[in-house]
Amino acid sequence: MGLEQTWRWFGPRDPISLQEIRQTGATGIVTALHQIPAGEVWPIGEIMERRQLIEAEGMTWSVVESLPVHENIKKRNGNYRQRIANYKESLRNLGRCGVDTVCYNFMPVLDWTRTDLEVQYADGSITTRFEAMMLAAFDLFILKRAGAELRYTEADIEQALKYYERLTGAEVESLARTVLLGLPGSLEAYTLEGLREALRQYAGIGEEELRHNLCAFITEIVPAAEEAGVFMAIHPDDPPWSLLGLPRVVCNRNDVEQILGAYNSAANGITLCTGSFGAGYTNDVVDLANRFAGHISFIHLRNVARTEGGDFREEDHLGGDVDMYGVMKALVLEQERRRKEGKGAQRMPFRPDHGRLMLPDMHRQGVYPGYSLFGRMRALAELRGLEMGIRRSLGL
Ligand code: DNO
Repeated sequence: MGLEQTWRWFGPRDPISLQEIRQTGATGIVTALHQIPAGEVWPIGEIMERRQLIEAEGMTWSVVESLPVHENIKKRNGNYRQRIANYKESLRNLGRCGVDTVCYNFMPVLDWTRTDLEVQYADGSITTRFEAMMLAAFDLFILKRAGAELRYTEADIEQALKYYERLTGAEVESLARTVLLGLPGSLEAYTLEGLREALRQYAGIGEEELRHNLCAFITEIVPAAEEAGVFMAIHPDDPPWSLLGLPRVVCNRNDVEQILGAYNSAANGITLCTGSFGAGYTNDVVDLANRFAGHISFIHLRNVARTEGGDFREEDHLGGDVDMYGVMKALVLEQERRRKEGKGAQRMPFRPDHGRLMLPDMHRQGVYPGYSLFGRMRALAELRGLEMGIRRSLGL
């Protein structure tokens, strides 16, 4: 038995078809009912319909990514109790339909964030990056967030200003669009004013409050997940640090320890996202993989080249600063441990997370940044080869 090879599919509107995905060798599909607004119940009928679509192409619905958490739950205000009740109902419905792994995140307002979606490699293929200075320029001079200057050093502000002053009007627009529009999986595309308003709503919520709200949410939903036979897998924050003054609390080893400690259950697990954790300069992803192995319910494999100053660029899956060999070895050993114990989730679904945009996909309409066919197929091929080599060398 190997790790389960999966692929994120955004549903019937994804420009990449299930037939194409099947030919990559992936056997599991990672998807969500993106048509249902955050905070609403996922009805059994729609879950089954999606499941049947996938099974008709000879694959399985392996993981939900994501069952989104409504902002009121993160803030614990407004109708958050109803939203939590809805969340539990969705978990029960998923369990009834045999979909047993659910990825979610607890990032306020923004999901994954980059400052440049079109960074070219020498061969012309395209990747994404995040540059702290560019986000500072957006924050200070485009968004003009009240109090933003208090968050940066004078040197940072000066550098951001110099950079901003050199931008053309079109470049300013493109930076704003990149941050505001949100990336696949994000729930909202903001206007500048909409983003300011969303940020204002978090004015009184610091790291401690958000952590408290997350732990409260976990103690409320994990028992329901347990009963439904569903494994919850929280996704780390991308990047794993505060953005635009918003707190982020799923960033490092300490955060994961607190999350797992909030409710002790096999259903309270994590998504090991090597790219999100890997962007944090002090995060040792191999250590995280070994330390939390027993709680890993879902895996995103991806690589980054990172700097101490909080910049990173997405890299080839076997390149970059994350030791993919070390991570894969930890995963293979963990799966073997689960197999020997004869309990626990042995599937261990992973997906090649993001990939370069390569020539054959450049002619395709509507490919989301990071979610190309060829780039991810290349990544999946590399990762399955790595896994096989490790297995053989361990005599497994
Ligand atoms: C980016 C993705 C994220 C992820 C969510 C999980 O490519 O990894 O959008 O789906 O944060 O809830």
